[in-house]
Amino acid sequence: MKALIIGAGGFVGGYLIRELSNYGYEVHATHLPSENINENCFSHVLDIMRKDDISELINKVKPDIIYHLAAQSSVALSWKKPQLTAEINIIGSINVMESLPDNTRLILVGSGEEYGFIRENACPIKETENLNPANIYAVSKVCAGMIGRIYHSTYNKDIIIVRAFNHSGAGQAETFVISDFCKQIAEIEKGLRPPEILTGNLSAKRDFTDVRDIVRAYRLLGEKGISGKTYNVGRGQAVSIEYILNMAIELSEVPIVHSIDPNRLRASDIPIIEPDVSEILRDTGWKAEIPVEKTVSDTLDCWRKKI
Ligand code: A2R
Repeated sequence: MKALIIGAGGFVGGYLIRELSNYGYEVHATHLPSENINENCFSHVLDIMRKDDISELINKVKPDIIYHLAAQSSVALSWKKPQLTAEINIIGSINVMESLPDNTRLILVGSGEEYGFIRENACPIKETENLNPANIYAVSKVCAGMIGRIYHSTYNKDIIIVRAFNHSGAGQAETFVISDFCKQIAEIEKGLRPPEILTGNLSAKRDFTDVRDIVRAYRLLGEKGISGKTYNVGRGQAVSIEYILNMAIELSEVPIVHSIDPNRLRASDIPIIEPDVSEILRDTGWKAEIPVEKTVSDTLDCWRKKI
């Protein structure tokens, strides 16, 4: 099997390259000119805003499956750069779908954020739940997913739509909560900042899955998922940010206190997001296996080595 990962220069890309390579795939991966790919694979420079370049690359590589990861993936940045977010996540995704050959499967990666302001008692959220996105990033992912369904139903394209919930692990940007806490702890341990972690809203509950489990889900969806279907990918068990914070503080080598930083509070926040993951379990046998504790401790170790 030949796989093409578009947008592999980011956080998930490296893990997905490793997962697919370990399972015998020939892996081709794209990155922006400003990025590098350090994994063993065939790498290509690609900007998804250049549609002709996507078609040219696909004609050259002739992949059996394409994973579309390229995105402006930060909720926080989407408030500051709404046009850029819409361009990359919607128009860029259309460019990918326009270039998709009939005999090639596309895994279109969306987000659990798409459900947004969910009604009371909606959790665990099924894929059939109404989408009520609460930020620009989420809206852009809803649009891309809806357009994916149109390419499937109208042009019979082989597209699987994924709604991935929070995923974390070593190497993630510090704009994501687990990485943020772990980086602060590593800096405190090195004496680079006072022993106080700054946090945002601690009561929000989110569903955290290790990135290594997430890429295993993507591989299995590529192999066993049903064309045209939308799948939630997550653990299916939300925990509060406070729970994550306490877990991270317990791993610290020095005593640490915490306080709320108003700059880390989001313009709008949703109290709980927790998926129903029975569809992916039924069709592929996948469920999350790596405990959150392991994700936090690996992320902290990674920051300790970097700082
Ligand atoms: O924004 P950058 O410089 O970090 O580059 C990101 C890249 N990217 C693009 N690639 C090709 N053409 C573009 N016009 C373009 N704009 C941005 O996509 C980055 O290297 C990659 C996405 O990786 P991350 O931002 O690290 O996201 P992550 O965590 O790997 O998530 C993968 C997918 C995304 O669609 C998320 O929205 C979703 O999973 O959760």
